[in-house]
Amino acid sequence: MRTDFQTLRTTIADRVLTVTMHRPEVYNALNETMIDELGEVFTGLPNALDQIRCVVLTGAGRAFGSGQDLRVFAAAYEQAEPIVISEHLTRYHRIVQAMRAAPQPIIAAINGVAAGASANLALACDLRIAAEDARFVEAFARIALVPDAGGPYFLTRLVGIGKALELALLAEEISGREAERIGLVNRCVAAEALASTVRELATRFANGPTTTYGLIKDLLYRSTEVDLATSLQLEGAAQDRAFATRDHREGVQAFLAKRPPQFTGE
Ligand code: LHQ
Repeated sequence: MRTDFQTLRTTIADRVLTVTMHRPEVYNALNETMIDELGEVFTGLPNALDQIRCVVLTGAGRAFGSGQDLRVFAAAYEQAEPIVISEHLTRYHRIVQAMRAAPQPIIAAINGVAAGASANLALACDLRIAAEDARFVEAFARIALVPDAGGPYFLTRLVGIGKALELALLAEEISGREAERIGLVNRCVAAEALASTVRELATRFANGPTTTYGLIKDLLYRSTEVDLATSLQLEGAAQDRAFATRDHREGVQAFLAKRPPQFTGE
């Protein structure tokens, strides 16, 4: 995976890829380049399993991200060429679909404000850890837009339709603590503990049964969309595959030998 991105800083250490959205002067607002670079990183994950077994997504400076760069659109309104937003959105959809399809667990480390499409990219991650001073805002209705970038799907599933409607219609900020209370984030921690909390989780995932994690992600996300009978079929098919992994054998042998398992991700 290349590392010379314009709008992202990426590092790989101990099989953890950290992706930092890096336009701090605009609170990491998403411009075309950043959207496409995120798409490239996330679509590349299934082919990078030998190097990467967990991903952390975060923002540079004081924000996680402020959503779509609104200056780009303000400039475009003046042009004669009409903008077809649904076409533009397909580039966000590429990121969200890739996050969902990647076998590696993806953690959002929410270090500050997360607004609009940036907030919704955090929702598309598999786990969210927020700093106490993080803020969330489904800012779309403030500018008379509907939530996008996967927000309608993930927001309703994470907090239920009642809270989702409140957040989307009022478009008011909520704190990291409130986000934890309503289930929008998994954990809210003191700002100074964010990096160590995320590192600990990421290390655990990077040493875990990656193939099985991919099966778990796929099974649980798909189970939110299907009836019980179909979910039971999906679990059978997924368990056939998990049962055949080397890591499953290793897990059982380690349990019986009373030693920690050495998972390779296979
Ligand atoms: C920004 C932005 C920003 C550019 C802060 N752009 N510069 C939309 C359109 C079309 C198609 C596809 O999908 C989408 C998806 C979306 O994401 S729509 C939602 C877009 N985002 C927003 O509406 C949020 C706009 N930003 C804000 O409401 C506030 O800036 C937040 C709540 C993020 C932070 O508030 P503050 O902590 O008070 O910071 P600030 O407002 O002073 O912002 C800091 C700087 O960042 C400032 O620049 P400056 O040069 O004045 O210091 C802002 O202009 C810039 N910035 N968001 N989205």
